[in-house]
Amino acid sequence: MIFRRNLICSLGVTFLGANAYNIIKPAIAARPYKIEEENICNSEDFVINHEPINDVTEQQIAAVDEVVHMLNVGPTGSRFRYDPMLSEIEVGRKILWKATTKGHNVEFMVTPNNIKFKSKLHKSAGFTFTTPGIYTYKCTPHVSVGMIGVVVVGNDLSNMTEAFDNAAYYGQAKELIQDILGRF
Ligand SMILES: [Cu+2]
Repeated sequence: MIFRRNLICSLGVTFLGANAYNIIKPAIAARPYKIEEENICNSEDFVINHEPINDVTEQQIAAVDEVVHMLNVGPTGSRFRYDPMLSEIEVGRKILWKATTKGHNVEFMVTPNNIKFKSKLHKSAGFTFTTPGIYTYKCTPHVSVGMIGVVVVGNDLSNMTEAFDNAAYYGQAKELIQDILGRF
């Protein structure tokens, strides 16, 4: 997946670099969708950036119920991980995903009532969980290499079937989500 993506990126760069932009420009202009920042093809996605980010205060950290660190290297040495990957919290509690370096965010995948949340890249983010159930989430640029997490709110496993297997999961993300949810 990484190889294929990088290959596509390289080809794209070469193509544009060869002054072929005017040829493909009409095709680009005709695209009906907006290109989001994280979908722009660039080689930075899988480059580890160690520039530290300290965008939350000790007081802000103290005010939340759980802190999940967004890491370039996880506790067991895997690249791009949340720590912890599983959070079990009561209804009404708040999680802070703490940025430690650039490159990461949080985007919900399967949630109760299809609740949506997507944070900005490179920044810490908080969310208060007022609806019980299972929430699966990803780092938008790093889902394919397994940067995923699970939140179980209020011990409610009623959306387990949907959360366990979903079309949005693939690669290491699917394997890791099913490993976490298989413990319940
Ligand atoms: Cu990430």
